[in-house]
Amino acid sequence: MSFMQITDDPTVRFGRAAAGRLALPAAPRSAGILHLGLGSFHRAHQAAYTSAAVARDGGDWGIIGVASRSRRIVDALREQDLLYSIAEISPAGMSLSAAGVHTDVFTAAEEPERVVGGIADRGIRIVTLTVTENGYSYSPATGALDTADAGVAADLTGGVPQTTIGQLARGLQRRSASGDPLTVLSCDNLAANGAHTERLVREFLAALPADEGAETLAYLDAAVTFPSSMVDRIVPSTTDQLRRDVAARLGAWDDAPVPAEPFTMWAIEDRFAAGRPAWEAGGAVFTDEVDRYEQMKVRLLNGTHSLIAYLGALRGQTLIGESIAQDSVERAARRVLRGEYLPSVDMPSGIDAREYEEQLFARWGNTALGHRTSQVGTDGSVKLGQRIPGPAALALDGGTMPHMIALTVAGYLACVAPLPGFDPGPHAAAMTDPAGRRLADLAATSRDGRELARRAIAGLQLFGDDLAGRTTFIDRVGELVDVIVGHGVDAAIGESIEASDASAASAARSQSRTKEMPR
Ligand code: CS2
Repeated sequence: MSFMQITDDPTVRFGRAAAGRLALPAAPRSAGILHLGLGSFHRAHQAAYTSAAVARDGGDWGIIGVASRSRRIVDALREQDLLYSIAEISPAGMSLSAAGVHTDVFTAAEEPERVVGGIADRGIRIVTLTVTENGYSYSPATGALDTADAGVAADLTGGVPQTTIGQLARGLQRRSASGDPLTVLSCDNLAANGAHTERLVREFLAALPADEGAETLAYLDAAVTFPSSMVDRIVPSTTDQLRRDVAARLGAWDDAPVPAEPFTMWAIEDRFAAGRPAWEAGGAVFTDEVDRYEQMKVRLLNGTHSLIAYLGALRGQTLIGESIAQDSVERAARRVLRGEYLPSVDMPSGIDAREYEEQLFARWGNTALGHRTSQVGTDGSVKLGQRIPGPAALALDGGTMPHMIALTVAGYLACVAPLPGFDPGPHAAAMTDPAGRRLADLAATSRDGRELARRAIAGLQLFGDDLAGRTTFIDRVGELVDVIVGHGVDAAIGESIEASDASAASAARSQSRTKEMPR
């Protein structure tokens, strides 16, 4: 086998004829999967598992990848035979492998009809989704389909759908004519993501005028499954620096490399209506404990990740790895994980909480990965809505204030809804959020953190209707916003840890009193 010369000359383009130093995967014969959301996460996670499955067992499991709007990845992949490299980055260095399991890629914005047609196509047996928490068009307050959303409302009136839920519902409606079975598999960080997706699709169909959705609902009952899955791999955004580093190592220019940590995990409920790839070949776990895996991951990993992101951004740290290296942030992270998230989680069988925690801290400490605080802090209103309400409510119902979760929310508000005169710094400014505009308007007319927290969490019901009624929690969030603004983020961390120590001690005292009481 002859290797190409090492070059970072972008005119030598990575592809089947210029693989540089990488062994190429065999091209899949045809597509069995339609995937919505052609971002980096999909390409470093599900596509890698599918590649491993096809390499081991063959099968017609190529993927048609649909990007929502941006042509960036679609153009890049088309120019390089739908191949790309995965750059696994650890503190020890970078290792590259080639991935290529897509049979076609396009954008939904340009070819929306093709999305509906693809879902109805009988060759397609699984529709997978990575559209982020923000892509499901549900109301954070109630969890139900947000029919007031302009996109959903337009999709309900007919025409070619633009929202993911509209696309799924219309695609299923068309597919119901043949009755061919189908699996819809959400790969986003939502609790019970399968049931959640199914509920939204059903609500969409039920909201169609004149019983138009009734037949499709019956088809769903008979032939469509929505298994849940827990997905895990830290995947930062691709940078130009990564493209140059990859080119230097690869010996050809890959315009769409994906950076990823070495760790990867996928736990899936095995309810597939029309077959599936042997994803076990890539290490996926098929289990009936997916709910536990999801809870563990969304709370321990993602919940703590949010705290590390907001506190780090406010302290001026660009990267998650830099943030967690600060003593104060590490203490806060350990405290929220162990003291406030873990009690709300039933760990899956065979996973030890302490080992999982240590593994998480090592993963977050992988500074070479370049994972930015602003990336994790983005879309906080929808992400936190998945991560905090359950654990916060559980602690409050047990009579304990979850001070570190309150600090997470205070950090979030300080970053995306800064009170007048407060500058949260450049990393906070780089965070975007679907509720950002509304929150910034509230902040501009709020006297202090307490007023802001009340208007956001109770008024807007930012994290659902349960937390909206929990005044002591909301006031605690507001107080911590004021500490951040008045005395800095480290003061708020110190105060939260002290308060959480004090409430842990008083809980222990009252527990021992209960034990001593004569029966
Ligand atoms: C992160 C996740 O951006 C975020 O909110 O918490 O993207 C996280 O990196 C992944 O879920 C890890 O699997």
